[in-house]
Amino acid sequence: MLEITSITLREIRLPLREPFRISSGTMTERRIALLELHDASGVSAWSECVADDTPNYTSETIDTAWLAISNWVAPRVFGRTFDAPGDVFAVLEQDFRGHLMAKAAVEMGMWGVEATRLGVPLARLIGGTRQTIPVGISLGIQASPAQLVEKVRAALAEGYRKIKLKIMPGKDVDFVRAVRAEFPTAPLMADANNAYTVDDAGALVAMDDLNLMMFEQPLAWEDIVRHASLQKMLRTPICLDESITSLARAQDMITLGAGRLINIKPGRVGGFAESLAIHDYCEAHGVPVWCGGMLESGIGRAYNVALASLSNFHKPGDLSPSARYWAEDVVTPEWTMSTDGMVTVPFDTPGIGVTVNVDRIDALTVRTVTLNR
Ligand code: OSB
Ligand code: MG
Repeated sequence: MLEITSITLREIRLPLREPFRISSGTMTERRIALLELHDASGVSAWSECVADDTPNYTSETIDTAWLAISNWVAPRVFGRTFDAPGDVFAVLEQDFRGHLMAKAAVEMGMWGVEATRLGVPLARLIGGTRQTIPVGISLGIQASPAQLVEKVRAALAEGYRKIKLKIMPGKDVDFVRAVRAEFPTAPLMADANNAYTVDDAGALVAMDDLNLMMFEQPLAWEDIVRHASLQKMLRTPICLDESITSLARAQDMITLGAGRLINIKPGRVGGFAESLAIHDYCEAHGVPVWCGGMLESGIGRAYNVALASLSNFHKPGDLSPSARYWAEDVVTPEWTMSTDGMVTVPFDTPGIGVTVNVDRIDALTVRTVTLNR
């Protein structure tokens, strides 16, 4: 039985060690909303909202999420008892449209509370089985192909199992070709974050012979149908990210042949219950999934790592170690990667598997509010 009595919401600012450029914008510092949920039994757990400063990934931002959590999401869970965290999302979907990152932050926190309350690791609570998960790196758009080649060289030397290259029109074929020429067998893929249309898909066709693992989200952020047309033009599998906001969209993708893989980010789909539903549906239909990232702090990463321990996560996840993003993370131990590119799922630790460094968070906090019934 779960009953949330209060949620402390705060905003921290974490400077990235280097700017991260994607087709729709550049991030230099993460504004991150963190939640601490308190249960009637005295248990508490931390969670993270992945919404960023500006609406250039989805329409949500940290400020819309702050409003949504304060005004609708938190009040909806207060004063209710839930048999299981898997029941929470359906309640949040009643009457409230969208705001999936805001909903996910609360819903996932309730999975964290339940794991803590039961004294089981989060990965075990959701049915995860993989003890270690292969890690991929997502490399932002660089100034020149030569600079990108050096970034890839360093990432391969660190042990990464998959290298994702961000692309956009004008920074695509030459960049990816240069990397492929230097590393003929490296596990490469490209992510466009919606930068193309079917009409200018020539660049994608030009990269079709580069043996890429996949093209991630080439077309518009809410498109399915045009991706199906594009997939027919390409041998390289399409992987959808932004377009998959629910189980229904995953079903649409598979039915229409709009893609052959899904990048699951729990924050994008409203939390763990919907992520599990997508995972199970894809598994039953022979469609592999993998775990994406949103430049989370170590708190959000804990949830992603747990999710990626499920059986149908078949490609390396965007689960880079803490030190790739931050001078210092907000959790102990920090997330690390072995020299052969694996992250270990904390199956020996109850709850989310890391200790939250509250002093560090206090020092980084720029605003906070405590919500209760
Ligand atoms: O498209 O997967 C994406 C980061 C912010 C917004 C969108 C994306 C990304 C990444 C980063 O690719 C993955 C990571 O957390 O390392
Ligand atoms: Mg993506």
